[in-house]
Amino acid sequence: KSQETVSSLSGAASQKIKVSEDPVAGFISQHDDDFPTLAFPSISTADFQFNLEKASNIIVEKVEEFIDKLGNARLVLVDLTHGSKILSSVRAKAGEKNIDSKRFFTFVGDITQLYSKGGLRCNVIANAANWRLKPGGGGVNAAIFNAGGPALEAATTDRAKSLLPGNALVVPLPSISPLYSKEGVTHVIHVLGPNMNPHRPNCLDNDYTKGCKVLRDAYSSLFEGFLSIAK
Ligand code: AR6
Repeated sequence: KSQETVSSLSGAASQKIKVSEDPVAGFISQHDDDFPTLAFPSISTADFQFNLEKASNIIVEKVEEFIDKLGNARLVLVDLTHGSKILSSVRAKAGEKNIDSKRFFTFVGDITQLYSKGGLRCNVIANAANWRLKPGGGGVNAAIFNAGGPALEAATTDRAKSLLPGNALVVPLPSISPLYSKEGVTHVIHVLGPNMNPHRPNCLDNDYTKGCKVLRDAYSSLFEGFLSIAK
């Protein structure tokens, strides 16, 4: 049984805090939806053409590595469609490893509309960025820069002009950004993954020894960036 109670914050950031009465514990506990939550897309597996099987192994491996450091925080892998191969592969592998499904789960939806369209509160979202940290280029990068508006672009440029493969950049979102006011996103973490697409910069030419290392580094940087905010 869950009820909405206090509205403690003011202005655009105002969010109702949900509490649920836990009949077993017998006290009022915080609702799951108020825990720090990182929504992230599968880095490198669409435009950058990274092998899905290898990517899903790395996602599960990295989630497993970080999950005990999360406390109450949650990780959510997001993709646009129910037919998403990366979501089903990761779900199956996470299930085999008995990863706690309250702290890590998959979700179908547009990462820029998780709260307004999907009812899922995620205070942090990750972007599969390009090395120039610029809008456009299609995919999730175009969607996030569109939704974040000029405020996201300015806040990003303030922090860095470029990113190396395997690295992540945490950008606090100004409250004037629609992503903040409509979706409750307080931070965007840009991540640059390995590229296997010959038509994009820094193509690794199918070198999966290097590619897997870079993808592992990318998820480590992403999850460490999230932990630095969540704590
Ligand atoms: N919401 C959730 N997931 C999405 C969305 C969305 N709005 N859009 C795409 N995905 P991609 P990459 C999923 O291609 O492979 C850009 O041009 C998608 O189905 O966005 O790392 C950048 O500028 C897939 O599972 O990223 C870079 O140059 C995942 O997000 C380049 O693409 C990543 O797909 C990066 O390529």
